Amino acid sequence: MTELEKLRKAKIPCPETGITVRHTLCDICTPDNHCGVDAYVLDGRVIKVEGTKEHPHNHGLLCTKGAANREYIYREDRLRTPMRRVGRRGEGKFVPITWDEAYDEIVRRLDAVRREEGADAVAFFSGYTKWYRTLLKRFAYSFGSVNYGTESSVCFDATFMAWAATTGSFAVPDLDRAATYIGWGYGPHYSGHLSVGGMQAFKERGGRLLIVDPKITPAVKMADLHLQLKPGTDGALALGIAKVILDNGWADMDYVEKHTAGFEEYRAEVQKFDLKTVEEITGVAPKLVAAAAELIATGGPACMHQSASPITQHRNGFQNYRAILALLALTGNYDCPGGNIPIHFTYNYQAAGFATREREYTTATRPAGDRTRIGADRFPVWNLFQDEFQAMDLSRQILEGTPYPVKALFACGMNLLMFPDTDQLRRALEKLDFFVDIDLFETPCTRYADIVLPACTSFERGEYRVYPSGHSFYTKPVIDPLYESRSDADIITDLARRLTPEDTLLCQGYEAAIDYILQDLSISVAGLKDSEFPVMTPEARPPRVGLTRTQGCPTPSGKFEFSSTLLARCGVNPVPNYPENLRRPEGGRKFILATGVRLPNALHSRLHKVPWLRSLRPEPMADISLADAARLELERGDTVRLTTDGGSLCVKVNPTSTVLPGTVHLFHGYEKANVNALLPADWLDPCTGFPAYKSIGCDMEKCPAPDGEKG
Ligand SMILES: Nc1nc2c(c(=O)[nH]1)N[C@H]1C(S)=C(S)[C@@H](COP(=O)(O)OP(=O)(O)OC[C@H]3O[C@@H](n4cnc5c(=O)[nH]c(N)nc54)[C@H](O)[C@@H]3O)O[C@H]1N2
Ligand SMILES: Nc1nc2c(c(=O)[nH]1)N[C@H]1C(S)=C(S)[C@@H](COP(=O)(O)OP(=O)(O)OC[C@H]3O[C@@H](n4cnc5c(=O)[nH]c(N)nc54)[C@H](O)[C@@H]3O)O[C@H]1N2
Ligand SMILES: [Mo]
Repeated sequence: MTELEKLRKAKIPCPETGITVRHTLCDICTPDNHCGVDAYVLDGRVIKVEGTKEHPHNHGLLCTKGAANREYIYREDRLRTPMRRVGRRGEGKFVPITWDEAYDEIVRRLDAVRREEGADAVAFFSGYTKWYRTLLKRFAYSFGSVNYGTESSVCFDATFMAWAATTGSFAVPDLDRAATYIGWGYGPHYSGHLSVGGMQAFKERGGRLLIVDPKITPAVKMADLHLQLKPGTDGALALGIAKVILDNGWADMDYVEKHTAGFEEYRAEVQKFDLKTVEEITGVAPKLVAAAAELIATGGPACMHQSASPITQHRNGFQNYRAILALLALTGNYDCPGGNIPIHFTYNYQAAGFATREREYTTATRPAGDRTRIGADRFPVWNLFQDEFQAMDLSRQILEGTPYPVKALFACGMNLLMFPDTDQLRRALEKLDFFVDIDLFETPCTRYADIVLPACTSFERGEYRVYPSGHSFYTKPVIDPLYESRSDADIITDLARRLTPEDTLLCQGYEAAIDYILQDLSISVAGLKDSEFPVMTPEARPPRVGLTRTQGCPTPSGKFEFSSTLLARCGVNPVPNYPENLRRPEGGRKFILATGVRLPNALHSRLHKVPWLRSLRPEPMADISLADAARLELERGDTVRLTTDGGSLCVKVNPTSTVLPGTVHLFHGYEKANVNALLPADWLDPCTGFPAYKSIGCDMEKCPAPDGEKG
């Protein structure tokens, strides 16, 4: 082997090999984990990725998913050209067309629906990807539709609503100054690995960690105390912990009296949850509940994991979350050093310690008048707190046409398999007059579209990011867009120029939007582009602690509301509660099925077809306990039929010591083992409209073969 061949084989960047290193970010998971990536590029192709050492957020680290970026962006099923459907909806028969042909048809069809049915009959939707949402929302509004909605209908927003209804703002843990961390639904090794280092440091300096989780996870190994409750019973547990705190006189009554509202109503609810009742509902032994109460109340200051979704994705998820929040006020751990501190969002769901004009940008062209968004009537609490439609009502409204028809859908990255009762959405998509879907890959959802457009990945575009540390980053493309793909922002801009020419700011595109959003700051797109790495935003400041104690909370009462004024106005029980009818979370069935609990190799629908990641768990598998496996005579790789009120599915099992007897855990997003088909369309939390993905009664029996080996 020559010297040059050796250098090339080792992928050494230097003039001899022609390999260069360019900096970008990984956008496979959630924006608070968008890690810096070094892309090694040869002849316009990424040949290797590493974490960026200079990146202030990940300091050179990448998780399993990030390390597979090269395989992700070069997935064989990347969409290559715009396409028009020629077969039946769902059949997957398309012909390639030019971008101009695609745009002409989209403009003609959306315009026709707007003329004939009104602009609200066109819904605009975004899947999990978030970077283009500012533009998409403005596009929907400039088009004249109030119907902009996203995947946030099932993700972080219920958590946000719980905080907003209770305190008026979202608040993050002040781990640096805490003595106890309440890791309620905290599993960072799989869903947010960058926080693990901070937790290790916290433990090393003597911090105490409480984990409340139905599974044994790597975080449990770090814990001082683990309460392994039945999925979805968090509200009963939190109310039970509150009772122990009150009974022992451990509550911070000074805080309660000065800064809270509705304590008496809350205390009355708490009285119902004695240790025996709590054990019956949650399965947690009384002495562990008491120990948790003592730790939270006397081991302070204590702060809690903000938990994006596993607490709220249950029938009583919203109230469960509020019951946990109430513990912060009861123990005086809200808005104090070492507690949870209120923050404001800066841009794209991130709080970075400075204000931007994102909201002005997105709402400037909002249609006037009191028009009803999809889901507004059915989910009034959602509608009060959220500036989006509730996507869990989309298929119903398309099918039933009430309160008005929805005839067309413009979607960026819509995943059919995200929705409970996938078949109902299929039927709705079949009924639409017109459906455009923009994606990276051919998916079960693109197969229903009339026009499919190919988007490009974060490696092929430039985008603005902020980080909680106060850093700003503007990436540059590290390779050209693959095939004929374009960035979502460019596609939206191209269409805006044709459909909403009067919105001149939107028509100027993404960079102009970011410059508008940053106009009050000393940074700009041009300046940020000069830097290879994130830069500190000069205006960034750490959150101010204790303001709500002097100036009050931004709630109607100005207090931390145990009993929420706004919820009462919506006709919802204003006090955190755990209703009688959920006391047996498995209902009449023998098991509780929890779907989508995170795995290190899977992220929703996007990574099942990435070979490296798929090799870590080659087939869809349901995790069951060793005790249940023994009782049902099941071994790893045997197949079971899971049956719920929504349907049934055959899948292989993975007996493990990490899950409770009586529970079954199965990840979602597999094409041929689509667990969301087991959830009825109305299996939702009535307050938020959130699907109860993580607890549904199910039966399990041995059966001959799985439904899908490869999906
Ligand atoms: N690898 C991977 N990472 C991801 C994702 C992914 O799909 N894969 N998804 C991203 C997204 S969209 C989100 S919203 C975040 C979610 O991130 P987080 O909100 O932080 O939650 P998770 O990590 O999903 O879950 C944390 C723990 O909650 C536990 N849990 C499950 N059900 C319950 C319950 O009923 N009660 C309690 N107390 N605990 C429960 C799980 O066992 C898990 O260990 O993760 C993001 N990161
Ligand atoms: N059963 C069950 N279901 C769940 C969950 C669960 O825990 N259990 N979790 C829920 C949660 S918390 C969330 S956040 C949602 C996730 O929401 P989904 O929207 O289902 O997430 P993904 O499947 O990751 O992405 C959706 C689509 O976006 C495409 N995409 C990726 N990048 C881009 C891009 O840059 N542009 C465009 N146009 N498209 C892109 C992907 O190829 C994919 O087809 O799933 C929810 N569904
Ligand atoms: Mo999510």
